[in-house]
Order: sequence, then structure tokens, then C-alpha cells
Amino acid sequence: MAEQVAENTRCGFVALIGAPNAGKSTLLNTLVGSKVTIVSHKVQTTRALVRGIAVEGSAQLIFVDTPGIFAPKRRLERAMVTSAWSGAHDADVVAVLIDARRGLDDEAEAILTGLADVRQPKALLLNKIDLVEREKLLVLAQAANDRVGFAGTFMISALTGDGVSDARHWLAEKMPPGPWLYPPDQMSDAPLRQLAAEITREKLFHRLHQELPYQSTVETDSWKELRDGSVRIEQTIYVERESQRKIVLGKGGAAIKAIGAEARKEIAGIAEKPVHLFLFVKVREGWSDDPERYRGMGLEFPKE
Ligand SMILES: Nc1nc2c(ncn2[C@@H]2O[C@H](COP(=O)(O)OP(=O)(O)OP(=O)(O)O)[C@@H](O)[C@H]2O)c(=O)[nH]1
Ligand SMILES: [Mg+2]
Repeated sequence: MAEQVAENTRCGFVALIGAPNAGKSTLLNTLVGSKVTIVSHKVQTTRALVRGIAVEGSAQLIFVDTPGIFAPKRRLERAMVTSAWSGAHDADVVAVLIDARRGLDDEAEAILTGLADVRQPKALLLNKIDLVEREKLLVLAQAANDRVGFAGTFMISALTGDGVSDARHWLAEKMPPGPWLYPPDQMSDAPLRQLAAEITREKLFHRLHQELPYQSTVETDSWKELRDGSVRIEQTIYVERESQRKIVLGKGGAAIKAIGAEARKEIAGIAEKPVHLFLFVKVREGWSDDPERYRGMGLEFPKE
């Protein structure tokens, strides 16, 4: 009996690729139906590959959220772009997100060009259709399909969920036959302590996006389950300079207090228990040139 089930199941990987800010992480959360990756209006939010898992009929889909692909300058950026393309090459299907409001700008064009080397079936997802007129969408869909042979085109809003279930259904049918790799109720492969660190980074970005360069990172140092059923979490926010540390603290500690309160609330919701969150801010000069930090984020360290 068990064998028969295995014969009928499908399972595979879908890479979500696109320019920074196209909405890949928002879409991943909508596809999975739960927050598994962080989102912000700032570009280059996602740094490493994050997996979200969804079940559609007899298929298990493992979605891989990738960092936005852009012209990399710094070392951290190069690591992110390499990671995004390797996510595409390792997947069974590649879903290419284009921000329909921005259309085929230079970044989108560069991605379409890069897709020539990708052999897997490709789907075009025109995102943010809640912001764009229908006529413009049709023109855009045509122009993109003239450049790349997409096996399917979908018009979606990752934010409202419009069109997302059609796309998920189509992707499920493209998954190769095989047993499921994860238990049916698992939604992410990231450990909770890693997601908790990402949530704090998201709050940090939301609050301080103008003042803070994106080279700041958050690590969960300790995670202790207490006897009363709550959890005590300690995290460190690393910045590159003393001036940035002051920004994160804010006047009289106001900024870090607000960031901590928002993060604590959301982490408690995901951990499903009360959370005591302790945040520390440290200066770690040149962390973005330290190989150890890249390993911690699941990225390869580029030598140059
Ligand atoms: N109106 C609208 N906004 C959207 C939609 N999808 C995403 N956004 C917004 O676009 C911004 C970027 O979304 P993200 O999901 O972080 O984008 P991303 O592609 O993961 O970005 P990086 O990780 O930086 O590459 C956020 O402010 C989202 O709320 C959509 O369908 N409609
Ligand atoms: Mg992202």
C-alpha cells in the first residue's frame, strides 16, 4: 500500500528568481500560506536560499526563495547573485518573477538573457498586477515571451494572492514523480532560531531603512526553553561602525526597544509560546569580508 502511494506522488524544486524587490519572498509566503521568509520595501532583503514547502494534491513543491539578481559590486552581493543562479540551475522548474509595474527594465532584461543557460522548464510570473492596467500586462507578457520560451505565463499579485493558486497548480503538475522529501505539515526547512534572526532583521530594515546601510546582520546567540513554557532568546545585531550602532540604539534606546517589541511579538506567534527577547548591538568591522559570516548565512564566500 505504501509503495502505491509513493508511485503516485510527485515532489520537486521550484526556484523563484527575479530582480531585487520583484516580490519573490512575498510570493513564497503566499504560496506556502505562512511566513517563512522576510519581506521589505528595501531591495536585496533576501541573502541566502530559503526554502518553503507546500502541498498541492499529490505533489509536494519545495520553493526556493533566492536573493534578487542584480549587477553585483561588493563581495556580499556577488555571493548573493551566485547563490540565486545556482538555485535556478538546481531546480526542476524555474519561476521568473517580473515586477509588472517596472516592466522589462535593465534588470529584468539581464535576467531574461541569463535564462538562456537554464535548461529547465520556465514559468513567467508577472507580479504586482494589483498596480497595473490589464492592457499593459498583455503587452509585457508578449514581449517577455518573445525573448524566452516560457512554458507558462501567469499574472499574479503575491500581495493579494490573486492568480497564485493557478500558478501553484500548474507548477505542481510539472513536478517529477517521487516520494515527498518533507513531512506533509512542514512549511520550511529553516530552523526557528534562524527565522527568528531574520524577523529581527526585517524589523530593523523597516524602521531604519533610510539611515542604515543594508550591511547589518542579526544572529541568534541563544534559545532557551524555560520551565514556565516560555522561551528566552538572545540575539546580536552586527553593524560595521560605531555610528551605525548609535542609530540602531536610537535616542535613549528608543529604536532598539521598538524593534525588539515588534520582533518579539512576531517570533512569539511563530514559536507559539511567550518570548523574552534580548537584543544586543555590536560593531564588527569588516564582517562582510569574513568567510565565517557567509557560512552562517548559507552563502559561498567569493575569493574576490
Ligand atoms: N502592490 C504589490 N506589492 C507587492 C506585491 N508583491 C510584493 N510587493 C511588495 O514589494 C516589496 C518587495 O517585496 P519582497 O517580497 O521583499 O521582494 P523580493 O523580490 O523578495 O526582494 P529581494 O529579497 O530584495 O530580492 C515589498 O514592499 C512587498 O510588499 C504585489 O503583488 N503587489
Ligand atoms: Mg526576498
